[in-house]
Amino acid sequence: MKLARYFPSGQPHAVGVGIVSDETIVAIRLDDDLPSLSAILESMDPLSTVQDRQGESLPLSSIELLAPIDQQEVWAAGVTYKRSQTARMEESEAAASCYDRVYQSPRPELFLKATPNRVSGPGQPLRIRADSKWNVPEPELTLVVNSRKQLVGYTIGNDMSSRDIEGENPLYLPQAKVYNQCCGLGPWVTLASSFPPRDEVGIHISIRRDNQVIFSGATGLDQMARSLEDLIQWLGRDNDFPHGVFLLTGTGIVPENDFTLLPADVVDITIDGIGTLSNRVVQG
Ligand code: DO4
Ligand code: MG
Repeated sequence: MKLARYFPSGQPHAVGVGIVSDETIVAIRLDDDLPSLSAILESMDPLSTVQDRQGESLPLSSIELLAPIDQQEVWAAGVTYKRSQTARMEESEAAASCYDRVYQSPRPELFLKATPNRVSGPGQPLRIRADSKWNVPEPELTLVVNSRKQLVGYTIGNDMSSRDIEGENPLYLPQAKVYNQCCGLGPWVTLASSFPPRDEVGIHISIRRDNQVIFSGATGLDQMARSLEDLIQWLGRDNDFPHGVFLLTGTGIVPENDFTLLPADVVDITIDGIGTLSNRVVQG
């Protein structure tokens, strides 16, 4: 089952939650006991929670999808794929040994990526910092974790990154990663019970400029060097999330070093079992 947040047509302030299938969305009746998507994800069994609350069915084309986040924090893991380790070591001579060691260490790299106001949903712009000249999208399977630290679903994340800033000095990582519109999430949450077997999950990215594909790449979740449970376990050590948390699990696709995103590029990220998250890039 796929659960989305959306604005119904003509009601730009009334956030709805619905079940997505093919080209339709079935509205879920919300009330004080179940006011939001995160409340559904917090319930003991999200699937049965929404079963007897189904309302009208609408064409997907008639609504505006929103990022599937309410009050959760957004965290990210880094250097979880060999490709990311190699790219980071090339990017920064000074930090090469840090990236090499973290790829192999039991403790993963984890960082706070975004607060809800810094997140863009499907179709919303993602930003390149005005003070950066070397930027890439990072297509990442994203875990949806409730306040009990249980993995309840999956979505797509785009961990926008300023490679020149992070390459200049590893202590600049928070500035390379966290700024306005730095993180894409969506287009919805696939509940864990509906997610395909992990070793069959492919992750694809395509970047278009002037309607031409200028970069495409693919990897598989089976290429990740760590397990999803391991990442959640490290994130949750002495660290609570009263509203739940999104955890981006790292990128396995990094374009060659001569590539940078430009304003008006369109980034499409597709992950099997979820769908496609599409965003246009802006700067300044
Ligand atoms: O340390 C740099 C960030 C790594 C990252 O974001 C990734 O591997 O996805
Ligand atoms: Mg990343």
